[in-house]
Amino acid sequence: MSVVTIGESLGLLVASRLGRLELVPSMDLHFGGAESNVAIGLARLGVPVTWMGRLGDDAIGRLVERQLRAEGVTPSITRDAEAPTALMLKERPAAGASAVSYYRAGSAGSRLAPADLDLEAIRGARVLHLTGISAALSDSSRAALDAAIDAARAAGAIVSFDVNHRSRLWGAEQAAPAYRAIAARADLVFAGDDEAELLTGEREPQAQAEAIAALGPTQVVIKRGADGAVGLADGERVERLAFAVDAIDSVGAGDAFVAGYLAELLAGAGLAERLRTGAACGAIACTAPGDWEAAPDRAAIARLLDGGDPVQR
Ligand code: ADP
Ligand code: KDG
Repeated sequence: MSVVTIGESLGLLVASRLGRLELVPSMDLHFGGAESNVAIGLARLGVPVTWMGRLGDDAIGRLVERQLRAEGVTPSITRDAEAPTALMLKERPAAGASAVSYYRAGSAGSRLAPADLDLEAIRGARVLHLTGISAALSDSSRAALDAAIDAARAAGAIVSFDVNHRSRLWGAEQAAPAYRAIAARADLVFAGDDEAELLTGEREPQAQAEAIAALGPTQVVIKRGADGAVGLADGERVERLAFAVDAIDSVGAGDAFVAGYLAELLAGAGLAERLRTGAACGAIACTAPGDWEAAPDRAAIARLLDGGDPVQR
């Protein structure tokens, strides 16, 4: 019961202190990438997972590969000697605020192409997980995403799609129809409430979930940050409240949520349990800095659940 994720991972430089970036004396080196965040979240939950992508033949690319291996993720990497691994800078202008800038145009990851895919691994997976970021990066990356979906569908794998709209990469007018086309070929769609509005024009989470399901997927999850999540699967609807935690960094919460949801889906759990574990993973991911560092293992989830399950409806 394995998962394949495909996407771009980037070096992540985080300002070591609050303030304007041009006045910050140093930055800490990490890495990020929505799909590799999900992969690490799954590996921590004991799910066999492969991350597929293209990295530069450089130190950041080697850092990404080392960390993925250290986390138990199987990397399927194409090395690109002609382009660097992308970078992302995170500044912290004030307490609780952060702003990201990308240095990724022409990067190795954005040059992902169908020929880079290990189609056998995709055909052998139970779930293929993709995000809208790969659709935004380049035509060849979009073609790779389409080829991966074709292979997974032909093999009967579950296609999971997290919209993950990044307005710094493309505009809403171009992005919305592309997301709708991918959602129509997915079995499971995750969207933030703003992203769901972009796809459907609806504002209310239940209506958003139904409008996305009408495109084709049998499962839809609307992620609503500290307001929790709404799930719709084969006509069943569940509303899930968030767990109350002291959130200090919510970046990566959605990826941890997806990992928790997918792990329970693979374990055969029902919708309420999938959402509960997703919500626990998302909440715990907010309790420490980093895009994936705070993603929980099963023991951490059990500790949160033992501490009291807040109201469910
Ligand atoms: P994304 O990172 O994709 O924007 P969200 O911010 O909606 O996703 O977070 C995903 C899930 O993580 C939410 O549905 C919720 O269950 C959990 N979560 C997010 N933020 C918080 C928070 N501040 N407190 C508790 N849980 C949270
Ligand atoms: O979901 C977190 C990701 O957004 C982050 O790790 C970096 O993939 C990333 C992106 O493109 O913003």
